[in-house]
Amino acid sequence: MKALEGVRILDMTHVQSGPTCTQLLAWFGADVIKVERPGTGDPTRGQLRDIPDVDSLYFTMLNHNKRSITLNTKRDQGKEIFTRLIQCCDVLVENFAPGALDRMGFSWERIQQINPRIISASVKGFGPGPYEDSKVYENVAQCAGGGASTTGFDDGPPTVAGAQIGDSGTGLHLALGIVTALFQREKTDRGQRVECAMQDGVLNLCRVKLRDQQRLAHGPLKEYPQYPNGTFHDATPRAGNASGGGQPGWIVKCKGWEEDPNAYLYVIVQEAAFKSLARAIHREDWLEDPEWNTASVRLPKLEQVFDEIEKWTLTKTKFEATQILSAVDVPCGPVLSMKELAEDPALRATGTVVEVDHPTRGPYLSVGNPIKLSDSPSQVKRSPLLGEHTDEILRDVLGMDAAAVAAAKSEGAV
Ligand code: CAO
Repeated sequence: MKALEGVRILDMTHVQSGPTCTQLLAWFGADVIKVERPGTGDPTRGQLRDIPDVDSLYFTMLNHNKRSITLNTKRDQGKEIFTRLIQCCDVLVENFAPGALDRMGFSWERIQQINPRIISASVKGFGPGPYEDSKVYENVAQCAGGGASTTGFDDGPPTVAGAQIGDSGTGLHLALGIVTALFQREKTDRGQRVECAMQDGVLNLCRVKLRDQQRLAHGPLKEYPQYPNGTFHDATPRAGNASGGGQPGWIVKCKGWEEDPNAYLYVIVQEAAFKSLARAIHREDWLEDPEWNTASVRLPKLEQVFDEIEKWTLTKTKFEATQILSAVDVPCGPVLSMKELAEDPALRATGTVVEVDHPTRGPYLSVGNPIKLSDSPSQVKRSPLLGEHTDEILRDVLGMDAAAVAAAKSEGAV
């Protein structure tokens, strides 16, 4: 049995944030019915295509384990079918532009009328306020949520991260909101609304930067590279590769960095492991030297500490350095490229990286479910073709006969 078996999701999501959420729910066993506009479907099916006329990796990697029904919710019969789907689903998830669902005729009040037990979950760019009507994509959210102003180097512009904290991050938040609402419904028998704004999701992930904003009022942020010689202004600055926690960290070059852009190691100078680190990099002299042997005397000279570490890492590959330092409990890890991650046998063994077969594109790699449940293991199944399950859903879920299906088709509703 799967954890969410018996839960039916009406998936009105597109692009990345919403699909991330419903894909997770599908991996946990929910029956996810993806509603797509006839003809085009989710716009990502055709975006960033690597093979002509084949669903893009953008789409296939975000829509595993779902069923697809085409439905034009602006046609009369389309609205009728949509209403019946709301009646027999537990959760509706959408991430349309603000107001789009209302314009289709399905406000929250109307949805509740149709099915008081339904949980209606939405992603929007912003919550109520001056920007609430804005359309938003990933990088806008990273900028508006505090990610960009705190990422990058002090002398460079605000920078967005490769990790999709605005889209996939908000999808994760939404999934938690949905299962929490399902849990509450067990006791109240009532549905509720679940809303996640991408700005809020990014800010939540930037929590430590708001912490630092308040610490700034009490003096310089000593773990930031601006200390002691740089300048602090009135907002949390960009910290380069500093660790952001209580233990100093930085990225150092390793053997081969001249040719390999990812020949780097992240290393943390944790107080508890300092002796082991000093010995490993052949700087035992630090241990007896009052200029180096405590965290407080090293703090203003962190750049020199990392320079010394780098002299040693330059003689080792990032994997050799990781092995040596990890063995003596120094927290560290190699900078891994996407190529290395794709080929990593350990990630393949756990199903975090999976190979999936697809009828029109053939085999491709995807990221599997990163959340492992011992009693509900996830099996990654390929994404559906556009409308692949339309007839099956109309017949088995809604009980429509062949004549009714044919009538809906002739109206262009499905
Ligand atoms: N049948 C009929 N109409 C449909 C339909 C269907 N099955 N599915 C979608 N539509 C319609 C919508 O109702 C909407 O029509 P109106 O403009 O008349 O209301 C129209 O298609 C376009 O929807 P949209 O405005 O959501 O799409 P967009 O491409 O213009 O904007 C996006 C995309 C992502 C910017 C916007 O949806 C948005 O801001 N979403 C919320 C935030 C979000 O999730 N962003 C992250 C996306 S991932 O990077």
